[in-house]
Amino acid sequence: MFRSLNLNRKRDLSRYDIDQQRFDETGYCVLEGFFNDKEIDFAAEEVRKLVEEKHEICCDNLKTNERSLVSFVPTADIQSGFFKLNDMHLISKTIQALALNSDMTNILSTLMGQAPVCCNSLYFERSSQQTTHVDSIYMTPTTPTDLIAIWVALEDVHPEAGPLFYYPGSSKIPAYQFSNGGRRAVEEEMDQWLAYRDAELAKLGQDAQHFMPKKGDVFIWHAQLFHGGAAVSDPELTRKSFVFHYFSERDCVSAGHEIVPASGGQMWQRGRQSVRPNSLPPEDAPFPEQIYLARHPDVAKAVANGKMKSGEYHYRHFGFAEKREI
Ligand SMILES: O=C(O)CCC(=O)C(=O)O
Ligand SMILES: [Fe+2]
Repeated sequence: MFRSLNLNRKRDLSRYDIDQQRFDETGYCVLEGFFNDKEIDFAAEEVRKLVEEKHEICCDNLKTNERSLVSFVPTADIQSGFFKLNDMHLISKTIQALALNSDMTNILSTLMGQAPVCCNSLYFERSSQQTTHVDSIYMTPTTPTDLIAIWVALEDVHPEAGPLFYYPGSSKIPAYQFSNGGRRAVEEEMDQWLAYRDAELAKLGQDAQHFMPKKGDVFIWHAQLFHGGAAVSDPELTRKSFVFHYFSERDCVSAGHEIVPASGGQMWQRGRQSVRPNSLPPEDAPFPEQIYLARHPDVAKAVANGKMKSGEYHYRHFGFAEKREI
């Protein structure tokens, strides 16, 4: 079922300046032309197929924030492109190969100073238009420095497509402490966080830079780099990209995460994230029966002893109204 591509071609890494100290200071590192057209086209084609074949992919609508499965989303909404597809690397060897290219994982080891473990993937068709943030408030590593991310351009990015932007040197801004004593965001405290962000960035006095990549270029960033997705000024333009985040092996081990070797690196093996759509799935959409039964043992029991026709029947008649997760 998985297609494969020989990714063992030698890459000329000597042209990249991989320096941990500089990375810590600036908070980012650009690798021009890291992936070749074939590697990128292969991944882009894989995304198209996974969506078309209605695989179970957790999909966030970037306009409404609704989290659903891509197969539940009307085709017109998918075509509008304001969505984010989560964790396709968990179901696709091709996407894993992009995330865990061995040259890339070596570079990430050098920059993070720790062995990286891919912990999520995000596919964007267009800019997230996400406000300036640091990733560590949403994906909080146990060891503060043990998070690194890469942004892979699947096409040349046009300035009006809402490029990724970032503040050089902002990784040096001391992390904000939430009332939980750590860096993980507390919803009710986000106003204070935003005020802290703005005051610190004003002190830094750096203008935002925009990453204007060519297809195959990669932007690597630090857990504490302030960045975001610029506003889209031409909605006709796509800005296809993959983002991969990595925790460290030591943090994953201490958290008891299941780590598996894959392609040229390691990934955190976990199940698909749950979704709670705002409306009932279309009648013709494939229903994730196995996952639903696994998430709801009471339903599984009722189905097993013949009191309920199926998980899907339960969801459509009761589970949706009960706001159960799929
Ligand atoms: O590409 C974007 O629009 C923003 C991506 C981002 O901030 C992230 O994935 O952490
Ligand atoms: Fe981010």
